[in-house]
Amino acid sequence: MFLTETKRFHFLLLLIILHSEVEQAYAVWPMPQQMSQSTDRYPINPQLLAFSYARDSAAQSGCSVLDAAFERYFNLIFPDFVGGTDSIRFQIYPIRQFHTHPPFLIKTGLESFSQLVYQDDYNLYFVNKTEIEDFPRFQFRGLLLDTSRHYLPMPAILKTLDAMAYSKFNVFHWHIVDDPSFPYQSRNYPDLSSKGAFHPMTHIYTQSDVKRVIYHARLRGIRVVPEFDSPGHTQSWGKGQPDLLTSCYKGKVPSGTFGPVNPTLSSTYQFLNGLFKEVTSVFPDSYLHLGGDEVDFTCWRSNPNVQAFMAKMGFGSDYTKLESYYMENIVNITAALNKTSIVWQDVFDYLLEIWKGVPADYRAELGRITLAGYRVLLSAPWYINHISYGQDWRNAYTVQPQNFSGTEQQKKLVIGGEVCMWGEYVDATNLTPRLWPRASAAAERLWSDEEKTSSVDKAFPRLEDFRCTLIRRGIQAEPLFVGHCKHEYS
Ligand code: CP6
Repeated sequence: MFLTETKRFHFLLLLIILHSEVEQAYAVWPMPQQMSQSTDRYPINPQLLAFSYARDSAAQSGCSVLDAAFERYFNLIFPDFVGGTDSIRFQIYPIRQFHTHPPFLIKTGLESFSQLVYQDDYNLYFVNKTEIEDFPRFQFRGLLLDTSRHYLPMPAILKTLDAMAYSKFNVFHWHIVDDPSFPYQSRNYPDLSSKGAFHPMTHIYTQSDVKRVIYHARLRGIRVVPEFDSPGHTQSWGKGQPDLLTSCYKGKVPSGTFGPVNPTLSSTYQFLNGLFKEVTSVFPDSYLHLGGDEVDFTCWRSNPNVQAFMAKMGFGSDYTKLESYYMENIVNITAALNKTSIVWQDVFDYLLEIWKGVPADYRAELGRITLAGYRVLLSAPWYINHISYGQDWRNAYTVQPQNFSGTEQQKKLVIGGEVCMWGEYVDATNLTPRLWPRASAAAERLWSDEEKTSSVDKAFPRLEDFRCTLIRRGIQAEPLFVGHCKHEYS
């Protein structure tokens, strides 16, 4: 009798827990394509929760990417769980089978699931009954870091990759070198970093650093697209590679200063072929960003050898023809290495990235470029190194990448976009709060359905919530406005 009573009590308690209702809806950022949530909540016992492979999934046990993701997400979902991590939890006792999904969906599912789990006042874990169907609106959701204006130490890059995965970014655009420094340590051309980096030992990315970044990104479903920007933005290259840059003239004599890469010499293309051959073997991604932006013609104009080359080629005095000649050569080198080139919009060809024209002109550019049939990435409205007082994330949020005049076919050529964090005023001290959660506003624009995310005011409380999730995960994301998070210290 006593036992029966006890049993009933337990049973009732179980019922109470299973059928308790909560008013609050639990948000997922970026907003899924389809999501229906009930107020029924279910307790989750960290000791019993298991992730497992569906029997008919394309990925099967032993898939190291998923096994690592299970482990990571377990720790993200239960940050205060102290029970050791035994493999039983991940492999042997599947409580809940996921249905047939390709592995990338299971991974994004893990992120969404992790955001739905919450704790009550007694620190018990719950999840509400939720159905989600999800896929990204754009295939290319990038974030650019600039490691030339300031060197970013490895932990800052790895941590940014972690936070990117939380917002479902899938491309790390590594603007690795530029005028101020050349931190990439090349196997074939070691002088580039030994002479061109801020410091030859401490401010470089070694081959193993690069491998580590690529590996860390791959485990999080992020591809790494390196940018070796030329022929402009190459001052640092000249220190370790004599005769690469154009010698500028003052009247009839060299002035001692250097301009863009010298496009007239065959040695230039031999060097670039060697460098890109190495780079494309180190970075496995199918894209290589070739830059091509902001080429100043003053130095080319001043140099008599360049003038002679212009005449020989029949370019007249049109230096954009010389620029195009250069870009065509390096795009061909890249194509011969079986890679697809990305260039900034200044070069009218190939896959273009729109960086100019804020606030409205980028629409005209999108129309112009897609009309010519080129694929395009949008970054102009997402230069989040720019800051202003107040809630500037709202500007990033209200961007509509396909809102330009053009046909449906033209709009399909917008394959995504990028948030850019140029490094003139950013190093490891302020990178994280400047990126997050402002970059997450663009992430939702790139992931979610346009109609379902048309209200920036409705997004506000969800983004506040997500910012608290980032804080809980150890990402020092800045506040959007007045308020507090349940867990403020990590
Ligand atoms: N560096 C390189 C930069 C910029 C570009 N390329 C840049 C230009 C204007 C603004 C921000 C960044 N710092 N290599 C242009 C793509 Cl406002």
